Amino acid sequence: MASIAVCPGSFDPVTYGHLDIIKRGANVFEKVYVCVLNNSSKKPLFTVEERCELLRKVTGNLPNVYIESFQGLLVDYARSKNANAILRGLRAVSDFEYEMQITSVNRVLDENIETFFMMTNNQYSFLSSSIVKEVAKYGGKVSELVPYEVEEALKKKYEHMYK
Ligand code: COD
Repeated sequence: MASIAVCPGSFDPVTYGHLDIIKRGANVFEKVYVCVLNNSSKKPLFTVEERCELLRKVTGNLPNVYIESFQGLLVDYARSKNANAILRGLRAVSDFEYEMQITSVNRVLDENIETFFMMTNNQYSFLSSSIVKEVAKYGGKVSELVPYEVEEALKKKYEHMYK
């Protein structure tokens, strides 16, 4: 059976925590489709195109990783890619309830698609896109949290605030 995984998220923007999960997933699955989707409870800073562009830049060295976006249900996207796996990352206990909820919904929507979790690398267990945006917004250093391209994109977004 082909092992094709979808790694879904908001990626607003991609962090070293996301990247770690994507890289480790690419070592396990034949193909990993990283998909930028809409999370209706979040108001994004970057457009979908900007988020995809940043993801493409930072995963360019991973030949079995593909970056796309989708408007709609994750399971519909996964089916369109013949994917039988959804790959998610888990940080702390606080992630668990939310992840359990979306995993259960996705299983009701399509019982043939399994969700797999990878524990965060300890180094990134505190890291989220929200934290990164908060630090960058007030001119803090984010170079240990996100790749260079993302750091530069954040500077551009917030430069009007530093002047
Ligand atoms: N270490 C490890 N993993 C991490 C880290 C870190 N430091 N930071 C983030 N992650 C993981 C997250 O746990 C998650 O698995 C993934 O990276 C992406 O995270 P986010 O925050 O960018 O993405 P989310 O959680 O906002 O994504 C939610 C979706 C967009 C996937 C969800 O809303 C969705 O599926 N939307 C489409 C509509 C749909 O199908 N709805 C039904 C199911 S809810």
